[in-house]
Amino acid sequence: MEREISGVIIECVKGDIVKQPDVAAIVNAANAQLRIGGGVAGAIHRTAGPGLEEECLPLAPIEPGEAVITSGHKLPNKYVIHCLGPIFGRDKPEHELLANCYRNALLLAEEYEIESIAFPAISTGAFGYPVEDAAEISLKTVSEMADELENVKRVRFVLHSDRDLEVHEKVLAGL
Ligand code: AR6
Repeated sequence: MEREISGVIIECVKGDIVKQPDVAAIVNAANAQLRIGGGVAGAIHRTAGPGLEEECLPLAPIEPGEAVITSGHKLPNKYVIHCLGPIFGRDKPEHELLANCYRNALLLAEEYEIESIAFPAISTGAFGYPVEDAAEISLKTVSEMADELENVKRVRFVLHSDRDLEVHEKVLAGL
């Protein structure tokens, strides 16, 4: 499902974040140390190869809400933008920190003249953020920024399960 908001296409698909060859940048749901880890981070580092972790190490540690950019190494994407989401129930205010991830990732994308970017549902795995709340925050943040985006033309949310896709589609339809 996709919608155009202020000239930006926002879409939700079910899939794997490392299998999005048609976008210039993918976003990593990173850990503070920018190491391999599990979930999205594991998949991205495994596919990109050890050069990614090498490039990441001098950029670490990062704070919740922060985003940093690297090249994509063996991924089909030119860039990886690494975001540290809040751990639900620990990093506060979690709503704001999660919104900052999306905002800061999009600001970096603008700076690097990135036209298309794919996000996973940051913080909704190991970090425990309820997917309904996370979907509201992420999609709202992106749509509110759409107006000020000059380079970014397509923002894709790549969801890992049917349920997560359904939740995001419902929020996107209601924007
Ligand atoms: N493609 C798309 N989505 C995925 C994929 C994939 N390949 N794999 C998992 N998801 P998580 P977090 C979904 O745990 O909550 C790591 O160990 C998953 O179902 O990757 O921000 C890091 O090292 C969930 O909905 O990220 C950190 O320590 C969502 O992506 C920590 O976990 C995010 O799950 C970050 O936790």
